[in-house]
Amino acid sequence: MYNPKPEHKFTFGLWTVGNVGRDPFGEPTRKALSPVEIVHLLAEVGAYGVNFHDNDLIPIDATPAERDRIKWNFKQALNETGLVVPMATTNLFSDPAFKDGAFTSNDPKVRAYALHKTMHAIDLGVEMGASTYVFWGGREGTETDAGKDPLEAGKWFREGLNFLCEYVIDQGYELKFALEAKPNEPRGDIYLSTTGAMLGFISTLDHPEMVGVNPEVAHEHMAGLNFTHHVAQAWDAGKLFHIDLNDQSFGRYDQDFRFGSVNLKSAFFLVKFLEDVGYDGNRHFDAHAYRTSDYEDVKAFARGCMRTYLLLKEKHAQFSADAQIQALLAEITADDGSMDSYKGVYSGEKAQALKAHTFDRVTLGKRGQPYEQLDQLVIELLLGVR
Ligand code: DIG
Ligand code: MN
Ligand code: MN
Repeated sequence: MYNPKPEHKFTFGLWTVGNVGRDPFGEPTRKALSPVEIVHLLAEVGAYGVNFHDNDLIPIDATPAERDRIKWNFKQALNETGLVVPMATTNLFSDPAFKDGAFTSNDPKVRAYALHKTMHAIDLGVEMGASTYVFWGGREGTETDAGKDPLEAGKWFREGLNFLCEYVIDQGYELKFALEAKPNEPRGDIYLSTTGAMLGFISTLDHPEMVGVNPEVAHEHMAGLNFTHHVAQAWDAGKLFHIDLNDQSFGRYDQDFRFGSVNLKSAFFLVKFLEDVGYDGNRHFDAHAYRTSDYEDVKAFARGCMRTYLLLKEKHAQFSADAQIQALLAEITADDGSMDSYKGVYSGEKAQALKAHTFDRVTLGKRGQPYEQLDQLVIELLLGVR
């Protein structure tokens, strides 16, 4: 019932189940797995696809011969397991060259190197079958605004993305870009810090139709925001090209916890939204196991991400079929049609009639909404007593 199937489109990055447990205050607690070993681990737990940063797959200092061997072995593993590669991205945050940003570095040589590296990474992603390309600007930010003009940085970022959109068009690639926001970490402040900011930025690009967003639960939570509201805005704009699922306590560093492991109710409302609108994209778990986990526990982490999604998907179906919940929703959204003449497109007549209409605001103010009753029913649904 809750076993993942390909149609669920559950994906994991090489860096997620391959996370070795290193953190800013401690060395790795797990041995590194090869991309081939990770593909087989993901196949074992029932994932549909695997994503990668260029250097998750090909070490930045690999020789051409090593590169070819790694690619061949990876393709073999994909063929043996049936896993696909829906998304790829560039690591523009680990190498010291990017310590002051990639597309927004003050150094024009670094900005040019970022384009160079990304074009090669795009080629690699397309070669492996990717149709979505993510940009997470982990180093695109500042610790002090003394040395970088945010306007100039925004122009450089726009210039870089416009160039790369042209490259994709020039190459004839069927590839869409998905921009991923994060408010801070590893930089003191990261530019374009929320999904909403990214949506505004996309409208300033030369090819906005090629560019959408990749919202991540943890990143909007770090900013203290309601993740589902940001996903809804992206969906409304036709820009939900990808999504990074995980979990996160508010006001903490980026925890990238197992999906649903912290805020179960907000995870439910997210799954409800995605299922209500019929989101047909990949459900990418950009998360990793606790540093204390061994690889058996890493598999439990990956299974838990997918199982929780499927459990919440069933709770969504129960919510939709629950007569008491649906009766409350009907009461809450009741419309006697008396305002219909004022709805829809503006007209001068409508405006005049509406201005002349007499409202009984005291009565309007007296009407209560049974949200406590409704929310308690959701809690009981999630606790399994409905
Ligand atoms: C971090 O949340 C970022 C990187 O892991 C990667 O670039 C992107 C793709 O999911 N998420
Ligand atoms: Mn994250
Ligand atoms: Mn992410």
